[in-house]
Amino acid sequence: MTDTEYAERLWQDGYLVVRGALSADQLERIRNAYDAIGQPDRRAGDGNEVYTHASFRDPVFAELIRHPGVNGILAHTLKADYVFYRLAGHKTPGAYCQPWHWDDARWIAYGSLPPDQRPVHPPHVCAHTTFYLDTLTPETGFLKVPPGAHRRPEVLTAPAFRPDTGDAPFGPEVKLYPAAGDVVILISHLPHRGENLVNGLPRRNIVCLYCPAGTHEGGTY
Ligand SMILES: O=C(O)CCC(=O)C(=O)O
Repeated sequence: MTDTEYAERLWQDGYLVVRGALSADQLERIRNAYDAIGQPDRRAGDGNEVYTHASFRDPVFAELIRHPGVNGILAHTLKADYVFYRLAGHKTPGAYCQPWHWDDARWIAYGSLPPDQRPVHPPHVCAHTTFYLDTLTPETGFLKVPPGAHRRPEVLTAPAFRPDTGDAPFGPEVKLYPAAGDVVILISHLPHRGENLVNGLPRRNIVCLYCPAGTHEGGTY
C-alpha cells in the first residue's frame, strides 16, 4: 500500500497498525534506553507507570519521532506543516486496566466550554504513534478502539475521559494485539484503552504526539 492509501485507512478507522516498524536492533536499543530511565514521573491510579517528555533524554528516541514510514503516513494525514510536540511512555509491571480516554487536550478544552463560548472553528486533527516494545496476545493484553468513532460529531464535545472500562464510547470496539516492534498510529481523539491481563509481564510502549503547526498553543499571548 502507498502512504496515501495508509493515510486514507487511518482516517477511515482512526487507527492503523504498522507491523515490524522497528528492526530487532532498534527494538533492543530502544528497550535498553527506556529501561535505563529508571523511576516513572507518575504512577496512575489504573496501575500504569507514566513517563513524561523530560524523561526521554537518550538520542535513540529520536528514531521513533523521525521514523520514516510513520512520517510518510502522517504527512498525508496531517498535511505538510505538521510538527512533533511531545513524547510519553507507559510501563505496566502488574495487571492494568486503563479507562477510556482520548489524547488531545485541545479537544478536551473545546468540549468542556459551554456552547456559546466555544471558538468558531473546532480544533484541527492531531495524531500520535504508539510504539509497542512487548508483544500483546489474547492471553496477555490488548489495545481497544471503536473504529471510526473519531468521525462522530459527539466526540467533539464529549469529555475526553470516561472513568470506566465498559463498552466503548460511540460504537462497537475491536481489540488490537500489537507485537514488539509494531506501531499503532492513532488519530488522537479516537477513544482507546489498554489492558494488561497478566501480573509480572512487561508491557512497555512509547508514544510520539504530532499536530499541524501552529495549532497546539500552550501559552497566553
Ligand atoms: O497502553 C496502551 O496500550 C495504550 C496507551 C495509550 O493510551 C496510547 O497509546 O495513547
